[in-house]
Amino acid sequence: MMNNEASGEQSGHQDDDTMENTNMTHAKLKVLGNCTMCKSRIEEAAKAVKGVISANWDVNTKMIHLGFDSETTSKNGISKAIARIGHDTELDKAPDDVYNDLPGCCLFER
Ligand SMILES: [Cu+2]
Repeated sequence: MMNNEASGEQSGHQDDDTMENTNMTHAKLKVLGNCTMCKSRIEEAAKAVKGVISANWDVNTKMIHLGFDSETTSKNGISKAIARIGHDTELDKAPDDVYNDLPGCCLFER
């Protein structure tokens, strides 16, 4: 009997270099703010959005780095959540009354 060793091995090559089984997306968003109190407030608002995994705002660059599940939320959705708590973003403006309620040190220039 011949040893009929058919190679059933398929090419496992994949051009996709992103990780599978995750819709993790990263985005950067400009958010106006002044101090470490702003930082906590902004990051808390971002992390409260369902699907957000990480949020890190830099007081110097005013940029927030976001890690989120793109099936659950979006940069737009997170931006709106941040604007709602008083901080203008590159996409959304905070309501005046919420902005006016921020502590004095947090009243960034609009
Ligand atoms: Cu502040």
